Amino acid sequence: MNKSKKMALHALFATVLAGLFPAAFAAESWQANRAYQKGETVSHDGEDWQARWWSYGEAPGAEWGPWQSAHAARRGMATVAGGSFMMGATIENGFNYPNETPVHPVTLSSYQIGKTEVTFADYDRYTRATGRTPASSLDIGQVEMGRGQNPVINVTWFDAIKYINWLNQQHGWPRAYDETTGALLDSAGQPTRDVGKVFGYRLPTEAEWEYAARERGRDIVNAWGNGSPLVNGKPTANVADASFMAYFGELAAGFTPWPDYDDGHPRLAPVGSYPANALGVYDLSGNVWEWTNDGERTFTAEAQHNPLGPVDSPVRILRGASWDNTFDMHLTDRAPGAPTFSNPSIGFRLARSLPAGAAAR
Ligand SMILES: [Ca+2]
Ligand SMILES: [Ca+2]
Repeated sequence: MNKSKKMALHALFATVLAGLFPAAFAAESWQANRAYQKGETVSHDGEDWQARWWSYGEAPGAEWGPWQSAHAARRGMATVAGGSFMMGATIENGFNYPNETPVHPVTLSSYQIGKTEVTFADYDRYTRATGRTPASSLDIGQVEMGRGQNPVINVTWFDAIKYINWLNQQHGWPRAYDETTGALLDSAGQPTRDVGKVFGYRLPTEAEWEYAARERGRDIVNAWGNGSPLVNGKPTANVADASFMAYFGELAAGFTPWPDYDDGHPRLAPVGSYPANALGVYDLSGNVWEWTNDGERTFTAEAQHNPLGPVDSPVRILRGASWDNTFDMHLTDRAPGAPTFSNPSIGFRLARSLPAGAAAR
């Protein structure tokens, strides 16, 4: 219901924007016949690479070669120590929806969550390896946004779980999902309601997502805190800003961006472009909406332990808002989307339970 309101802008743009803008400008590509000094950056195969040492004729991509991914340091998983928090709209910010309450105590086991959203480079590796159709990188006006380190978009919830199953297979790990029912699977391949029994990567539960985004339960409206994303004079998130208004021009007339804010990215930003939160996790507010594992759970005041939404729900919950959202965005917003739905503002990130007995550090 609130989803359709948020998607209305997309429909408007999609009808009027097609073909009005040139394709995104690509960074300088790696060349086989040019020497590179340590520290130089090039693009190659949809990714940005930085030279570790002097090189000539050695293509980026080899694990121990002269090139390292320019984004490598910001990738990987952050470990979140479990604990208890009050889940839901603990702060009334004037934009809350009825499904964000009642707030209720939730206790979570320790887990890991992706520091960044899954990128096009990540997802393109999967579609190339499996011969599947690549995800589209076209924006709401059907204009190219660029791939590489941008978050993957235009992926359904089912696309996300199929990618995750493939990724687990690459690690020699069991599948996390039944790709027909959407149920989580334990390490023996049986459906489970206990995320601790899922061995490999999976989507974060809605509670895990919110706990990480609120820095283990802080009362904050967005990942950067309360109020404007301009913190100490620096942009902290990719949202609908002055650059968005400039890019879309008259087509955005009547739309109100974050006031007095310019994050420099009118559409997608490469993952990790803004400061991480206290847990080392990037882009929890903005850039792209993120699929969580969960169907829509009706909140009650009852305490919950590692809660999961219903598998037979007609929707999956999206969190975090995106590059085309503005001052009504908030971390406790639970946007429902059909698991077969996709659009240019929806992506996802990974999560993983810690092995039983492992201590969070
Ligand atoms: Ca922006
Ligand atoms: Ca996000």
